[in-house]
Amino acid sequence: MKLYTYFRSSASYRLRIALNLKGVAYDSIPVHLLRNGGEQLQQAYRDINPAALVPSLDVDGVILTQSLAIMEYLDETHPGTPLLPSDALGRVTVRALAMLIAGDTHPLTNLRVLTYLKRELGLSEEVKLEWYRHWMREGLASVEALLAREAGNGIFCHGNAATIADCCLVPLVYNAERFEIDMGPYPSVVRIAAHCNSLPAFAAAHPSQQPDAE
Ligand SMILES: N[C@@H](CCC(=O)N[C@@H](CS)C(=O)NCC(=O)O)C(=O)O
Repeated sequence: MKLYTYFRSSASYRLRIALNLKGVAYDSIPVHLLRNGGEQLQQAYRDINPAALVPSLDVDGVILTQSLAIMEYLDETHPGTPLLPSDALGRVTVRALAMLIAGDTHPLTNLRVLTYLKRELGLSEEVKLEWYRHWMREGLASVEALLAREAGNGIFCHGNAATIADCCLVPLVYNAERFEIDMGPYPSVVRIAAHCNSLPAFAAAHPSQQPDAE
C-alpha cells in the first residue's frame, strides 16, 4: 500500500494510526501542503485525489480517499485487530465520536478554510487564529461531554480497545496542543490521548516520526 500523506495532516495521522494498529505495512508518499503553493493543489495530485486533500491510500492501484471510510475498509479487510466494537450500540457511539471530530470539527479548521479566511476575506493572522481556537474548543467540549458519559468504561474512547474514535482523537489533541489551547477543561480527552500516545502504534504515527517531518 502507498499512503499519500503530510506529516502534520490530522486526517493522514488518523490513517497512519489505523494502519499501525492493524499491522499493515505501507510506503509513505509525502504531499507537502504548503510548498509550491500546496502540492495537493497541483494537477499531478488532483489526478490521484480530485478533492485535493490528503490522505489517499493506493491499494494495488486503486485509490481510496476519506480517512473514516478507509479506516472502515481496513477494518473489513483486516479484521484481526478490530477498530469498531462488536455491538451495534458500541459502533454507533464510536462512529459518533469519530464524526464529531472528523466531520464537525476538523473541516472548520482545515488549511484551505484558514487560507480563504486570510487571503480572500482579509482576516488578520490574529483573528484567523481566534477562529481556529474557537472551533477547536467547541469540538473539544463536545467530545469531552460525550466521553464523560462513558466515564469509567475503559481506557480508550470506548471500552478497553482502540477504535477509530481514538484514531481521530489523538490528532485532534496534537493540533490543539500545537495551537496552545488550554486543555484543562477536557480531562477525559487528555487522559485518553495520553494513554493512546504511550502505545507503539500511536507513537509511530506521530508527525515527528514521519519521513517528511520538518
Ligand atoms: N474528510 C477528509 C479530510 C481530508 C483533509 O481535510 N485533509 C487536509 C489535511 S488534514 C488537507 O489535505 N488539507 C489541504 C488543504 O486544506 O488545502 C478525510 O478525512 O480524509
